[in-house]
Amino acid sequence: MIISNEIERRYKLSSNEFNSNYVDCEKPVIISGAIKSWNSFDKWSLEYLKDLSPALNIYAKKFSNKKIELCRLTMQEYVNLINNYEKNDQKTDSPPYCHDLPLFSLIPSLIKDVQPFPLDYLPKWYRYKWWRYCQFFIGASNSLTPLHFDCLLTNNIFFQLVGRKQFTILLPRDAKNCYRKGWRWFLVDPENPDFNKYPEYRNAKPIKFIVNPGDIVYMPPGTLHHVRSLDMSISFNIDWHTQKSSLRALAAMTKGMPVQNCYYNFLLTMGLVLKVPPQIIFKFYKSYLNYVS
Ligand SMILES: O=C(O)CCC(=O)C(=O)O
Ligand SMILES: [Fe+2]
Repeated sequence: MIISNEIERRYKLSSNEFNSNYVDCEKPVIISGAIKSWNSFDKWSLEYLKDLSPALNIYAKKFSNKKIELCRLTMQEYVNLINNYEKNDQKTDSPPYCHDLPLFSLIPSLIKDVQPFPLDYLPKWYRYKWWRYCQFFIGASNSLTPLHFDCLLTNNIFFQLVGRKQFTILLPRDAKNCYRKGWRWFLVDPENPDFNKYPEYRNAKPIKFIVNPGDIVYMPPGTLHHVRSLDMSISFNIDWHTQKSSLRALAAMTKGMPVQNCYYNFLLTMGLVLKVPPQIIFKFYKSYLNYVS
């Protein structure tokens, strides 16, 4: 099989085509400019968030080799921190990265600013209060999310609102070439791979692309991704299972998936496969949205 080192770029995608050509085939895709037509697309900025909710308590993460450190601060403090960093020519001491923030639940008035939302891309089970499953990424230029896969082995639809990001992704078959650490993180640095230390990475097929404001990215379950912000940036994603991916993720219980993750996958399978309504499941699932792993 020939493996391309490019991601497919589409400009419009019906939900049928999205599901049959990408989700069912587990193939990543970018839908370029797809959300530029949102009513309030141009309204999104850090100042907008700060003005809406200056005193909102948020948390940001510092990723180091050994651990993830959490910093707590208000939206106003955080936006000021980023603005000061961007103003300063010497880009030292980069601010922490606000990562996995359930912002629609914290500021519900923002939901109207992502309309018309492509709800038909998602399984019906997720459509009831879909915004509860969204997680935001807000940060300065140069912010980094190191190489990992999403810990429940979910599908991921990623929305880029402000700024550009450089993605490097690898298909799940390349996990063996990237030197895994724990359940979901990898030691190889795709921006500057050390082939002496990690020789198997020579066999990997990284796919690099820039995500622009207005783009949607789809990543199938188990896709490794390393994400570098090129600008000050606002994005959000939604992690979601199909029946097939939820059952496969449950089976990963035997492959080292942490117990807490198995619990969340069990809940999602109850919803998607056994049709337990989201109104019941969400109460138990909710803590996933603050789960650092
Ligand atoms: O945008 C980022 O920095 C990370 C995105 C990510 O890891 C995700 O969407 O799962
Ligand atoms: Fe991720």
